[in-house]
Amino acid sequence: FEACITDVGNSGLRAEDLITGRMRPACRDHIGKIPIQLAAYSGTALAFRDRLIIDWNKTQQRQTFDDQKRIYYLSLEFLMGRTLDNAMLNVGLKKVAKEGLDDLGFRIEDVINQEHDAALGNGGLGRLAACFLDSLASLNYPAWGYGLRYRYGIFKQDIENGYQVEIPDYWLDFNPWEFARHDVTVDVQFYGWVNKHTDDDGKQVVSWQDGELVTAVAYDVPIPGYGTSTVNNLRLWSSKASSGEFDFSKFNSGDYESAVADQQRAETISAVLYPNDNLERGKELRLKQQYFWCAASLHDIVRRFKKTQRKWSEFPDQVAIQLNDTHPTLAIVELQRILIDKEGLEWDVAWGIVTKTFGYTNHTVLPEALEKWSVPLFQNLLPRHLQIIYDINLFFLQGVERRFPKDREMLGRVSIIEESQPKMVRMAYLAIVGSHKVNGVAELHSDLIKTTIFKDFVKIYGPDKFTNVTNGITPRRWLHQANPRLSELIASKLGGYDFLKDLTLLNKLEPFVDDKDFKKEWAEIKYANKVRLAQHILKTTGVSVNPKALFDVQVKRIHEYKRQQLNIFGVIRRYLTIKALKPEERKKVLPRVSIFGGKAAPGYWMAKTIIHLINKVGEVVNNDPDVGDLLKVIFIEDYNVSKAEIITPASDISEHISTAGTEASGTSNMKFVLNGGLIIGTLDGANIEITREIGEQNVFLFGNLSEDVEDLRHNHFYGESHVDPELAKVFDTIKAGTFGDEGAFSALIAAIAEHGDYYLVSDDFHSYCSTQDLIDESYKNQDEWLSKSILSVARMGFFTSDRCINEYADSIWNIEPLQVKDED
Ligand code: 26V
Repeated sequence: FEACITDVGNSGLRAEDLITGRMRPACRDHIGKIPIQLAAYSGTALAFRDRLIIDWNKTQQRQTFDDQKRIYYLSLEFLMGRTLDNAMLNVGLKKVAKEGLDDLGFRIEDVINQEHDAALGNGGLGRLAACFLDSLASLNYPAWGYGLRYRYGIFKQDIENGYQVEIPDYWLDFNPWEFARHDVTVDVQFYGWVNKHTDDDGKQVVSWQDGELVTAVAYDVPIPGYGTSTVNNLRLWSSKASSGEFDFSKFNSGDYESAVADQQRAETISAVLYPNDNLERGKELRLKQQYFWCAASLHDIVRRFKKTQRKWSEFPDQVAIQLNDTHPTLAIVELQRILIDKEGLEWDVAWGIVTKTFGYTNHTVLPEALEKWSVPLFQNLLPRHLQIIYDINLFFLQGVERRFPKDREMLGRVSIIEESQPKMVRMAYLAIVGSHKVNGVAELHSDLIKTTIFKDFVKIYGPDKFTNVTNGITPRRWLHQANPRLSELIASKLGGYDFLKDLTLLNKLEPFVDDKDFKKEWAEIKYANKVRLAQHILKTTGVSVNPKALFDVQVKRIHEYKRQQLNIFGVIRRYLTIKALKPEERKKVLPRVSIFGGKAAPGYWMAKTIIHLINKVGEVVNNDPDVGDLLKVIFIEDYNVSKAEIITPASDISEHISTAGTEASGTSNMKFVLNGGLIIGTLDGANIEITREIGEQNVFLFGNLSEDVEDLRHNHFYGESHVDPELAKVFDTIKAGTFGDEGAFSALIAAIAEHGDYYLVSDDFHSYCSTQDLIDESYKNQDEWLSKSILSVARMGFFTSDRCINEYADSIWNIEPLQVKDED
């Protein structure tokens, strides 16, 4: 750290000054002009950045020199959150920085809080990618991430009059963690037409001509590992007009408007992250984003491979590419195009290389999230790619026909081209056909994809192509960083912080479950975390909550399948129960704070209605003198990674209550349990494996099972009216206008009472409420509750993303770690 003496352009502060407490006179002048905390942040960030650059260079040199197989993780989303704290932790000099900042009169927490979240993702899928990068570097795997450098990340959420309002998230004002690589660019082509002709040797030559070019500029972000000198690279592409800022010929000839329009059209490609998750809209700009990013990344990977002068057949021994959902599926087509059109390989040889290179991870079974692109759109934007897709499909279907000559309908079902009006390209099928492995993200999910959406493909390829890698989370951010006191307590018992590198060591905590002092400390830490969250709630909402109450948290994207509506209906029932009690009976009620947070996709009206209802219920309940501290309902605005770091350690109970079979995995369930919170959940996603690991007695499970969901849905339409009587009372209360204009919520109620209740809210309501009652009872026995909490944490070792990455490395990528320095 001492060695990182960096001039801080903006502030005039130097890292050296931060450490020693000295300040240059010029620096003092400057300090008055910019916020002092921000100056301290800049200084600290740039000092650590310098430190990272040294190891980053060494890592890249070593990886190039060693020339072993690398993994490229292609994801349209990387939900990184803040970097400084993580960088300090990974470099291992946080204590030094804290002392340096202390000397200057800064609190390190305030400095850390200056940083804007890098929020280039919607939710679970993007955060998983960020956890994976952390694990890849921490385990010394030679790995690169490839993504898009959106100018605007996920929108910032304001709540106005109980409604969600979206504000653009311009996050690039001061971002010390990226390096513009103006020397690394790729020209990406769109539109145009395909020219096929035969050359002098009688060989058919295909070229894609004309159209427009957009330039991809690389921005590199260092990804340090924990406790190692490995610093991997995340390369994000930014779009700009290909002839520089303007087309100067147009500009000089006076055609200003068109020159500016060209530039803007190009820059629009990487301008904004699509804020839908689990909903596909088929917009051309999204397809442009996907191709732009895939083409630039593939070009980069191929360029690097060609420098090694190896034979093409060795490509899959050098390169593994993992597709994070279907968003990068065009990379498959692009590699095939490069190999046959540009490098002149035979189709079959090229296709063998392609399929050995790619792996595809599926993250959802929801039909509305499965990507399909219209053939006319494709034809116009990527004419050559469409031809190649047709050829891939032809050869694939020929193979299917040979193997299943009697099953004519199979061909239509598995065709990459859906014969609809217009025809559509089914991206998941293309991803399966072009990859050697397909995986789901939790056991139930991986089983479901094999028996439902991809059933035919299991018949075609056999079961070995389909596998499971249960998701995980990085304990560095989600335990050590978010909950430093708990991490410290664990370290004190385990004799150090090795558990952050091998999370299974947590099982050594089990014997402490009967240790009174340990339990007391455990409880104190939870309480302190709740106090911290209560302060945040007071500051941001003006509502004062009692940290002694049971904190019940549901924070995640708002979606009908995640069933925040089930939660808020349960809260209304609780409110009605309290209201019906006599004052002396109320004394027996366990106080509870119901905390919600999450964003709704801007066009998802039902999700926005759920947010509105939560806020309206909060307004009524929080101001009802009959209720007082017994129930508070809080909606935390603008839920994001750094808020998750405050919220996660502060829960007593968190809710993971999706309709069984709909949540692929969930990862916040893992974060909460790792922080000593218990969970209420359905038998869905990773909840099932969490239960298996930590024991059924430590989880509050409820609700119907995934195998029964289909029959129940069928019954809703053909059976009797089904609304649960307790839920009907809740609906009556809403309809009576208790929470304001009842019309605002009529569609939410109708979806359940009249339109088939697709997500089984009513079917699960009774079971949900009794389980909540059981939670009240259990919480009253604090000693037992604490035992459950400790045992759960002790048994969470499996859910580290390190385990997950090792599984991918062994069973899909076939890559080995590479130490950068021998002493690691
Ligand atoms: C789909 C689309 C469709 C087009 C518009 C933008 C967009 C953005 C994201 C998605 C994919 C949604 C799938 C997804 O996020 N799945 C989540 O993945 C998590 C990590 O595996 C998992 O824990 C969650 O259960 C799962 O919902």
